[in-house]
Formats: sequence, C-alpha cells, structure tokens
Amino acid sequence: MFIEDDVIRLHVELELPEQTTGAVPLLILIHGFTGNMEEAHLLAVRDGVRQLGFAVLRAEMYGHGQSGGSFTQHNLYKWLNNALTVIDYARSLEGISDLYLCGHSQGGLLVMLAAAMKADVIKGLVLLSPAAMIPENAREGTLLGIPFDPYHVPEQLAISEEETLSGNYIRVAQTIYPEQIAPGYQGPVLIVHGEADETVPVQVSKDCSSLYEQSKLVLIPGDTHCFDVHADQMVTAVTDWLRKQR
Ligand code: FER
Repeated sequence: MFIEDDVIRLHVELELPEQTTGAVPLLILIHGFTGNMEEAHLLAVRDGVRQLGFAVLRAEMYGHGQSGGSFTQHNLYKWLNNALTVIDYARSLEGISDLYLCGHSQGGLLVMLAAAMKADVIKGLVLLSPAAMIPENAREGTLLGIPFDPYHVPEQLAISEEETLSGNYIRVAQTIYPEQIAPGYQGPVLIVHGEADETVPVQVSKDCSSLYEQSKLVLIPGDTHCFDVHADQMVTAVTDWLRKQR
C-alpha cells in the first residue's frame, strides 16, 4: 500500500495482531540509512510485537525501499516530513488505541526528533542502535568514516561503489541538534544497543539515555548494529518493555 507525502509515495505495510478484540495499540517501525522494511531485525520486531497484540505499521522513507525519491537526494528533513505524515496516517486509522514509535539507527535519530514534535500523541518510544551522532559528525566533517570539509561541503559524496549522497544531506544534518530537540519528548523511552556495534558506538545510546526523563537502556553483549547475533534478545527487550507500558 502507498500513502502520499505531498507528491512522494511512501511505501507502508500495516499488519494487525494475530488476535484482535477491540482497539489495539500500534507500533510504527522505521528502518535506517540504506535500509528497508524487509530487514531481518525489523521483521523480528514485527513478529514479536504482533504476538503481544500490537498492530505494526512498517514504513519506508524517501529514497529507500519502494518509496519515492532517490537515495542520493534523501535527507533528514525529508524523512522528518515523511515520519509526520506516517504518524498522521496512523492516527487516522480506526481501531487503534495508543501509538508507539520505533526506529533503527538513522531511523532511531528520526523518531527521536519526530517523538519530540508529536509528544502529545506518542505513548512510548523505542530506539534501536540510534545514530544520534550523525549531526555532530556532519559538523565535524565525517560521514560513515569518510572525511570531508564541513565548511565547504562537497556537491556529492561517494559512500560506496554504487551510491552517492548529495551534499545537501550533510548541510541538513549540520543544522540538527538532537540533544536540544529530543528532551521535548517526556514519555517513556526504551533504547536497545549491541555492544559490538561497529557502525554506531554504544556510547551514543548511553548519551541518548541521559537526554530523557524516563529511559531504560538495554545493552546486548556481543551484538552488532543490526542485531545479527542476538535478535531474539533485542526483541525480548522490546516486548517486555512494551508489555509494561500498556
Ligand atoms: C554515519 C553512521 C551511521 C552515518 C549514518 C549512519 C550518514 C547510519 C546508519 C544506519 O542508519 O544504519 O556516519 O552517516
């Protein structure tokens, strides 16, 4: 199914819990940088959360998966507008009680910002390996370990053999101060991070945790950025926490 954010088609998938009796809570689930809604760790979260009795709305942001736009032209402002559109769509659905947000990596940074902007409608926030250091790195002149001049941002940055990223991605990221925005969300927050993550250091989640009034941080020894080793432990952390919020 597709919903529209202005003229950009956003690919989303809504899945109801296996058993439904009356209104159900809904978790919005968002992938990271170069990710999509079919990644194994996201499907694992979906399955666990549906078994708990939640509906799950997986959504793909600008330039990712089957949504509109190109990877090269994506940036966090476009993603933020997409996220607001997805939240509003979720709110328009019938039979939904509480709304929860969950994002992985760049999607985690995204939902930190979106939750602060929609604090009054988000019952709880789940951050999986949140890449909250992207803005600071952009100001310092590094992206995915690739150095650049932060005061003369390149037109394009080659991030792999196949993919380039517009310099506007960096210019946008440089303006974002998660530590100022995120505390605007005062509801409960769960953060899950693998201690062997080589993409986003675990310290980032420790710093994120201190931004929130009500946060719980679960570190998973030996696990990676995408929870390749202990997805079961990550899902258990999420479902145990969500069960307590209801
Ligand atoms: C970076 C580190 C991590 C970065 C992006 C990420 C764009 C995001 C990773 C992900 O979403 O999985 O330097 O720069």
